[in-house]
Amino acid sequence: MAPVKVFGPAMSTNVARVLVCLEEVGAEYEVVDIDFKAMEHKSPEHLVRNPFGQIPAFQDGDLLLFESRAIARYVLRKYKKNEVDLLREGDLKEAAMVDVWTEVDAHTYNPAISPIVYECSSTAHARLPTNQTVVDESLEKLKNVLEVYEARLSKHDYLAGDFVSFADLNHFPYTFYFMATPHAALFDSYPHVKAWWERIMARPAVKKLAAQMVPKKP
Ligand SMILES: N[C@@H](CCC(=O)N[C@@H](CS)C(=O)NCC(=O)O)C(=O)O
Repeated sequence: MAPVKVFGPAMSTNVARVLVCLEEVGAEYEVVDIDFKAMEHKSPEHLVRNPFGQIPAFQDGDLLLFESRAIARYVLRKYKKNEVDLLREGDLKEAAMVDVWTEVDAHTYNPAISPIVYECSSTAHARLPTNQTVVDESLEKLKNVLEVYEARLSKHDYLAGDFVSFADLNHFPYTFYFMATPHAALFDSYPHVKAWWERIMARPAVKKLAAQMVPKKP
């Protein structure tokens, strides 16, 4: 059977979210690069895959998907094994907790951390100087979020409970790049969050992806 295809480079945060799930379940896949400089993401071929002209896009036979979280859920459902059950859909309450913390990542954690990553990245520097106001405001937001995470992770090893899940993995791409910014030491003030992050980084699937992602150094 032909492997599934992921369109977009591994170094993109939203692409990495999909790839780390494919690695976790041990699925075969092919990464098809999309050349942003050549505006390939806005080409008619790519707009068929993703009508918003964004990456990632995904193909499994005649199925075309976009939106990284939806793609990742498809992957986790399709290749679910007893030893790799990252959505916990066999248990209503556990699945609900996975959903809660997946939403927290999308709507609370990401909006706080992503502007810092963006402002401190070398690609942003090539275009514009760092907007320190944005960084400072985002750091304040991130501290408030990390306080909640610290309380949660002092009671459980992972966000949804005492089991690793899709909710934890969702945090990997932006946190990985955040750790390459001058603000990485912020996590030292939250020991349970730091230990959780180290547990995520120790996963073979995460290590493999991390090696392919070029940190956006300040
Ligand atoms: N919500 C989308 C966001 C996708 C997204 O923002 N992709 C960026 C790269 S990480 C992109 O393609 N940007 C180019 C553009 O918007 O024109 C997802 O999770 O897949």
